[in-house]
Amino acid sequence: MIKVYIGLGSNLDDPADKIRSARLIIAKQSKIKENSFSSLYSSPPMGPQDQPDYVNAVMCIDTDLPALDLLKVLQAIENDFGRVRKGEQWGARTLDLDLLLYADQKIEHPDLIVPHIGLSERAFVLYPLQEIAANDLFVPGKGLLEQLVAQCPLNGLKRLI
Ligand code: A4P
Ligand code: MG
Repeated sequence: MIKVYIGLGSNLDDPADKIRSARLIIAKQSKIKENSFSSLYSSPPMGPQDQPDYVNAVMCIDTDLPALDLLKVLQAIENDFGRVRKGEQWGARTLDLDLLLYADQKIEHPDLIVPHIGLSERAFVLYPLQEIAANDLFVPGKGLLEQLVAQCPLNGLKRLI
């Protein structure tokens, strides 16, 4: 089994509820077992400011799925949540599922970059990740999680529950 971290984000239509339901749906997929789940956090939008605050969380799973198959499963779940890609980068979304880390692998594929781009400087990813990961977690190509968190201001991030 491979240990994988997934970032969940939503800022439309009761985002906290979206994150909780997405967690249950991910955990029910075949070849996926939930390992742990962070608290929920709220944060102001990164990118265009004329959109609601986000709710984010990080989930750790154990899986036998190859990384690209897992990405497809996550994208299918996003679509089931009514996600419409409008082409605007960093625009509002009902559900965003990002594959943050896939064991200790570095993946550079046209459809999949792991570690996720931006992981190392986004408070809404690093703080929930730190809550559920070991402090000595190494982010391939970036460094120790503990150091990445220490260098990252909260930028308005608040723990909800
Ligand atoms: N892709 C490549 N690598 C990955 C990966 N590791 N995980 C490709 C998931 N997808 C990956 O993604 C675009 C393409 O990225 C996919 O086709 C996939 O093959 P997308 O989800 O369609 O587009 P996106 O999410 O709008 O773009 P992007 O650049 O991934 O946005 P982010 O980085 O996900 O950021 N503010 C706050 N406070 N909290 C947030 O969660 N999120 C965003 C979106 C903006 N502002 C935010 C937040
Ligand atoms: Mg995304």
